[in-house]
Amino acid sequence: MEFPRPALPLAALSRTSGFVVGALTAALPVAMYAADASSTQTPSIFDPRSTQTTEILAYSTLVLGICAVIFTVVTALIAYAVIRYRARPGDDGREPAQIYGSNPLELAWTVIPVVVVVILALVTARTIVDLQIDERPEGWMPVTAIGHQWWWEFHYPEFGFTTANELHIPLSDSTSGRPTFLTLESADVIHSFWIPRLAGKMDVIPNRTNHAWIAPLETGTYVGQCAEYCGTQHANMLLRVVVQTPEEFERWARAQQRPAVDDPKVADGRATFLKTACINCHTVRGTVATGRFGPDLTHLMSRATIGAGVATNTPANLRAWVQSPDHLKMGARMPAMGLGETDVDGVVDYLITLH
Ligand code: HEC
Ligand SMILES: [Cu+2]
Repeated sequence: MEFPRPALPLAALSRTSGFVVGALTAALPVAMYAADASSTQTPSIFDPRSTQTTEILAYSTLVLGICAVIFTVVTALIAYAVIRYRARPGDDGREPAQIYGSNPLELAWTVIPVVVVVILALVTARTIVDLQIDERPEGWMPVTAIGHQWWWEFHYPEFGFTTANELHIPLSDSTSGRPTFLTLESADVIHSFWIPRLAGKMDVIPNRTNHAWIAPLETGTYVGQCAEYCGTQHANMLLRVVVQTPEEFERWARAQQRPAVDDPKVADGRATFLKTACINCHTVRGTVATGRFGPDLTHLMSRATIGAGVATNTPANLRAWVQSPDHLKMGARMPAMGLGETDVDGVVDYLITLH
């Protein structure tokens, strides 16, 4: 299958800058994502792991390089002029000889900037043409991502299931896999989809469909977040992207397709869940719960975090969440349901069977 694979003359440079930025930001506290090693990663645009972020970095490095050269030359000339022609003791105060119109000079400072601008324009156009794909190419995997206040919904139309906050996609290097083609929509306000190491920012706008794509070059977990202020919990609208080998991805997708586990041992908790308003907002496939306002809970326990990365997905955190979402995520669009202790225990026992 053919898709853009940019030549990377600047790959070595980008690796070095990635190291420098990594070293500078390593000490920053990354509080959320305490779930696993990926959790403490600082998502850096200088450390790309996909075809298009690699191209974006190469492009930015080129533009930055050209600007750095111009900056250095101009600053050096200014410094030279300031020092060389400074006022000296004994200056007689007369104006120096005035020169009007020097053809060589006028030409130089017209032609050189024009050439620089043309180069930048051409490189920009080429990068945009490479990166902006509005129609899903044959064979790419479709996923619809919907931004909500303050979590992400992901549909996999090819497989017919929905999940939340943790996007799984197959690797797409030169030997295996395929790129993922994203359709981005919003359920409420403007959000922005951004996974610094895998995909450049793309706005997620109500009543409008945008597209993005990811061709990841290395397996692993990548973190990202909403990049457009969308309300109080904008900062806790995090994204995790798990890049898997095509076989692992297939296995994950098949497991997600299955309806929810129905464990008779938690029948009481299940009954409480099904007769509470939970089902107006949440779907558990295979039950009467078909709400779409909140995350699909069919395979809740296959996710490492809850509340879009606000807490790790442990029974204790689930209990705290069900009892009072505000406690973990102030202002979350899920009300505290005011269940009694026994009911909360039962519901949580039920939730943790949803593998
Ligand atoms: C008014 C709608 C609504 C009701 C009712 C509701 N929820 Fe939620 N729920 C949400 C929303 C919205 C979120 C996502 C919040 C966020 O991450 O900001 C959520 C998140 C969750 C999560 C975390 C899921 C994840 O993957 O992050 C769990 C678990 C959950 N709800 C369980 C329940 C249970 C159990 C009940 C009933 C006792 C319930 N909810 C009732 C709207 C609702
Ligand atoms: Cu948002």
